[in-house]
Amino acid sequence: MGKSITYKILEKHLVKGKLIPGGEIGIKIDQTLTQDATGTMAYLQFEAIGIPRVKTELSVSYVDHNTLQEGFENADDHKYLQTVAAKYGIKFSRPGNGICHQVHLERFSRPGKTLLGSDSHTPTGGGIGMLAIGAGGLDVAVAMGGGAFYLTAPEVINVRLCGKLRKWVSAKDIILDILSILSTKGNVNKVLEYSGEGIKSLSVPERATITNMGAETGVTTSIFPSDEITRRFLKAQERESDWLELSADGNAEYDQIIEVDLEKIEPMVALPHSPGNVVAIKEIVGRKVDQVEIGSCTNSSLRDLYIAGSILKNKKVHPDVSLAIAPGSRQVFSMIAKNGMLSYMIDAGARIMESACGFCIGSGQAPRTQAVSVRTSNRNFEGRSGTKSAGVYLVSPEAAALAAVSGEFVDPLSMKEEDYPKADLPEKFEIDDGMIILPADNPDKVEIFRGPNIGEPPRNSRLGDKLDGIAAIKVGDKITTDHIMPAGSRLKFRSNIKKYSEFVFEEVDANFASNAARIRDENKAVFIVAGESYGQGSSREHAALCPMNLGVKAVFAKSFERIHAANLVNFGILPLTFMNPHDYEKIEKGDRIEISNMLSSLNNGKNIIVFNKTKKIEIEMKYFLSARQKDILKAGGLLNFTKNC
Ligand code: MIC
Ligand code: SF4
Repeated sequence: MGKSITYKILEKHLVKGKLIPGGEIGIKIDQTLTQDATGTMAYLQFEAIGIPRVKTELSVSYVDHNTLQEGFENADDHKYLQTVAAKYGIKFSRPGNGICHQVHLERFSRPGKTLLGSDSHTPTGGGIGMLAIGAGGLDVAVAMGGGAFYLTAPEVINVRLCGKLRKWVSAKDIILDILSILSTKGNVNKVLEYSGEGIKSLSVPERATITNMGAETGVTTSIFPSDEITRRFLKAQERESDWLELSADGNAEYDQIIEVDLEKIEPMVALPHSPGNVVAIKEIVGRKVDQVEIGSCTNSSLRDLYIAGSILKNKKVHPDVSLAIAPGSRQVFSMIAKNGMLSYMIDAGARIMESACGFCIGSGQAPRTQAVSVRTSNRNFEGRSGTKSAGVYLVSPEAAALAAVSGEFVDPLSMKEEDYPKADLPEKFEIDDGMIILPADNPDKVEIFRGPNIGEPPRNSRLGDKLDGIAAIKVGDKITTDHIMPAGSRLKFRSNIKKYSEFVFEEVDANFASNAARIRDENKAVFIVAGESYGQGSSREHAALCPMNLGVKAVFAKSFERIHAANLVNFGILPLTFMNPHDYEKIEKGDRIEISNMLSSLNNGKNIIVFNKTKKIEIEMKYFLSARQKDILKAGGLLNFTKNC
């Protein structure tokens, strides 16, 4: 039987396990990327592992999330990242150079390679034919040290695209359409592999929009073949020699097939507060808009900003709308400055932001109370924008720019076909890698800068046989890592775990952190009770690290998302799943909980019995842990485990 692209790349990189869907495998990682918000912890952990130089083919450290530098913390972190990169053989992309995924796609991505990134949107690289996976910082640290990356061998879903998009419909609408089919849950340990005639009309940046936002379905990654279109993109980036043809075998076997007719796709919108809440824009035409934000790693390429600039040309932003635009990279920024698009944006009254994540992570541009905020980004979780009462609507750059000038939602299909901007890729992009600092030739002479905001990476203690404690919080379905560990204005504490821990579940239960710390200080275990799809969204390991710091020992959930479940294990927290989902009802906040014989249950592969001492009932919990993960848990986390190996 023929092979998918996914399995061809996995086969080439396999170092542990068998390539059978569902089993644990270890793969060699060729490239890594980190960003500043997850990077400081990843490099502190890399330092703690104690390897003198990264062992990957390429590792890049980007600064793009926390660039506001309110106070000394961000600036200190940036300096730490720069010096650590110089010492350990990592390229350093300076603040202002752009969003990690956009810059990596432009300058470093390579078909057929594996990329592990400490950011959940690392699959952006799938647009060029890389197997690009998001993970917690500690997994990335281990990969930088030459260790394998462990994952569940995925099922592969073949998404067959046929036909061609109509004018005014774009790549964002394709991925929103796919989200409306797959939703944001139930897709763990799957890969979306694209094929079909339809891909021939999609450029690499458009493909990257699709693989980027594939992350919202919860899949491990998404991937496109590498073809002539890929070669043209790499050539325009003066990297044709990095090209490699990559396609699935004609008779490749897939676990599921989804057919999408591009001709039939309509302009779509994800309504508040989930990227899976997708409807056609025509259903909300006329709804008033207060804010429009164009940018983020999903839609900030030259193509996207060309579209936005062309729509804004000779127009003015509606008086009731605040429009901000953030180019995805310095390459994009510089090129829109030269092709005139930037001046159309400025003349229209757009507020031009730096090339960074900015509004997307709630770092600035918080909308007004109860605002309708229209964004081209990929996540619209409640409160992520910085304003809890605001509703964020996710759309294409076309729909965003039209809303900015009209002051309300417009169906892009109502525009004249002949007015659709022709945004062809240039023959040659402007190349200037001057903001990427190369590692030092004399690493011994580099002194690492550590500001007062940077501490030691905390570690957990070894797992005992018995846990006695309290269910300190009970939450519902689809709890995101933004709920667990808010970013936005709290971002500057990413390197200060003690301080950042004060904000765990801040918007869900303001007393959680102080209660948990009190339970921990009484030498009792803290437990979290959750519904379906716990830990959706980002790769931020702080959503495990800070709860660990507050004494959380286990999470009881109906189901977990992939990256977060792995992060829990990496920090020695047990992810336990209700054997019977209705048992979720049998634990309430404040209940006293006891788990005995944990080690013997884990060793013998038996389910774990949780005793609710308050209600005097036993609850059976299962777990999806490999032998390696059990050892990590017993050691009190991956850092202890790696050091002891
Ligand atoms: C996000 O989009 O949620 C982030 C911010 O990029 C995160 C990483 C982080 O929390 O630092 C992600 O996607 O992994
Ligand atoms: Fe940055 Fe937003 Fe992309 Fe996350 S989703 S990497 S915050 S632009």
